[in-house]
Amino acid sequence: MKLSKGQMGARLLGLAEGGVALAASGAASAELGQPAPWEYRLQEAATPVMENVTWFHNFLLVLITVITLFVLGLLVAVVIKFNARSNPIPSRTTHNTLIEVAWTLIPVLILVGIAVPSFRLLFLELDIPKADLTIKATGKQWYWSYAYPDNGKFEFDSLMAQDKQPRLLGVDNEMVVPVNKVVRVQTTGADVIHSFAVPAFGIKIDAIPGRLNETWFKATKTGMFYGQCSELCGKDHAFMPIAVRVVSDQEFASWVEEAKKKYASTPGNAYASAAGAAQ
Ligand SMILES: [Cu+2]
Repeated sequence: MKLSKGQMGARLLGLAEGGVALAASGAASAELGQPAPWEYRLQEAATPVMENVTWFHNFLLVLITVITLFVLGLLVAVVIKFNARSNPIPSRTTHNTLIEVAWTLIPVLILVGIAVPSFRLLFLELDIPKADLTIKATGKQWYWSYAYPDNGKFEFDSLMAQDKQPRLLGVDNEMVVPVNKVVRVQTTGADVIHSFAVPAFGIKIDAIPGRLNETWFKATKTGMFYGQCSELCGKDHAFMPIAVRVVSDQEFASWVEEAKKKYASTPGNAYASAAGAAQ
């Protein structure tokens, strides 16, 4: 297809307009707990940790923008003011103590300014507060299993559901948690290394065979939150989504009662069969 210059211009203009419209609506079209088309920002935060991650990201973005523009300004000044034509007789200055101290000290102070909130965030993520409940997520080729040792010791599998929306994120059995409760997530792998990640919660932790890793989240909003296995784990790596439903305390209690019955007879249910053997 050949385009005249005018047509090309019109096309490019259309693309640019589309881009601006998309950028403007980027935040508006983002749905809580799941990705949105053309999204270029972090997902909306649903936990204190993710709120912190978002703040830290924005803080660094501002900082790096200011630094980049400053360095660009210096470069442009050097190119314009000190080229051979506009500055034929160069200065013979080689040292300037004040400037040398300043360009050593100021970057150090900037790095300290980054380090303080960075370590605060790291400790917030790694220091697990007293948990209200624990859920064990086991990564398997290629689905997740969730065990609720504190709520009746049931375990169930969570597989991607082809017919569910959002596409490639919906599952048959969602992980259900109560809102505003500290949930400790323990992860392990049954076969190879997987990784348990939910962007809106600000968590991502490897699920390694033979090891038990742990992280935590406290969802402050109810609704559906989606994540994906984030460690390349084989041919269906892209098809083992994580779906977390955050509900009220009462809804959680009634779900637990139902789940205990529903999953008691799940074949391969480690907890149930262990309990059965013990009786
Ligand atoms: Cu995986």
